[in-house]
Amino acid sequence: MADDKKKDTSAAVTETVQAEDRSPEAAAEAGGELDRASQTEHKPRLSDEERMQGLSPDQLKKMMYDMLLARRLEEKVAEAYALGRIGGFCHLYIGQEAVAIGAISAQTPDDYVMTAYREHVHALQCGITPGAIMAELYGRADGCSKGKGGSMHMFSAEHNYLGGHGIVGGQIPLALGVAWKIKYRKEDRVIQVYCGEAAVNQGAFHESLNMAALWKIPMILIVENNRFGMGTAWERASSLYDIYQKATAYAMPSAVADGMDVLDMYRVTKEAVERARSGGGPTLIEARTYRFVGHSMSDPVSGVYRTKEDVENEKANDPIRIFADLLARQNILSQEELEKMDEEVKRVSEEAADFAEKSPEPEVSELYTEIYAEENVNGRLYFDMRER
Ligand SMILES: Cc1ncc(C[n+]2csc(CCOP(=O)(O)OP(=O)(O)O)c2C)c(N)n1
Ligand SMILES: [Mg+2]
Repeated sequence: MADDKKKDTSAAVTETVQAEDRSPEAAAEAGGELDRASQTEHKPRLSDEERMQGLSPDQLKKMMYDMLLARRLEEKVAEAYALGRIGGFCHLYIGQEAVAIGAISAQTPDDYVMTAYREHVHALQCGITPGAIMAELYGRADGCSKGKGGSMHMFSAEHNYLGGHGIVGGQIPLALGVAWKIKYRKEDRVIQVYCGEAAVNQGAFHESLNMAALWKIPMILIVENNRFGMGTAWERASSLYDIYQKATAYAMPSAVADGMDVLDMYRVTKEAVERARSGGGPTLIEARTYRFVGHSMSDPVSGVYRTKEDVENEKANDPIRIFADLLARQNILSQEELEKMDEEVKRVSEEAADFAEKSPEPEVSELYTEIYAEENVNGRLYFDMRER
């Protein structure tokens, strides 16, 4: 046992990339401000061929389609929100699409996904239809949570999509439980759980990392580091800049991925999924990304915590453009084909909104359903006593 642990620790250390000190103090000592371009300094220098990892043209085109659909569907959401068709909290993923799309493409539909409230694209990538997502946003009966969850609480057991969680970091220990269940029942599955970088200094994050590594359970924890927790810059909130380094305290392998590059997300996550599936335990992935929109629909695009120029500069790294350029260079998808694809996803997004408009409001009788377990689940009794 002791030997076994020793071996694991050294594996974790060798697999962890060593980084420079990126703290504001180190930057100040070097005579400058913290260089925000450092977010992508870990970008691997790979050839186009290496980046494509043997994926077929059809697989690559499907990824492009998914990226475009995510973008256009959320633009439609923003429009519907502005028109008052959607209400409540609503957080868009525009700019961050490569993270969930690359990572979820690296596992199978049998595997689980759980995330926070910035979740529309994760739900979509798990196979929930654009119509069911849009109807959920509209609060309609045909939504994937029957219109009772809204933007932050989408769910589909059928698609192994386990939400949609509004409590920052709350999903991490829940995913730990799912990963433990997978191991206990000897299932051939893994779970990907996502959180924002602002969740990682919470106790629940650390307790979950420790237990996941101790129990060697098949959990891949992906931190979507978009640099801000609402309006608080990461470097103002954390003593440690490189999030992936937190894994070393728990003898867990970790990696940085370029969250603006769908193929880098795929590459890094695939390795983690393979490790988890073969009994090698969890991995922490730090995905460096950026959101091109406000924290939520009620926030301005830039606000006082970043400038309009910051946002415009970051758009040079638009994950859709980066991927489109590669596919054009490799003669896989021409500009013309890309535009055709774009027309197609715009049409799908329009149809999703029409579907939501036509979907009925949930029945009042639905108000008390799906709140408590309604049957004997694993020995636990039905405990909603209202009807008894
Ligand atoms: C436990 C808890 N504390 C505070 C909040 C309020 N809150 C909502 S979003 C958010 C910022 C989270 O930022 P991050 O985890 O980086 O995710 P991002 O929004 O950037 O995707 C906060 C503090 C909350 N929902 N839950
Ligand atoms: Mg964040």
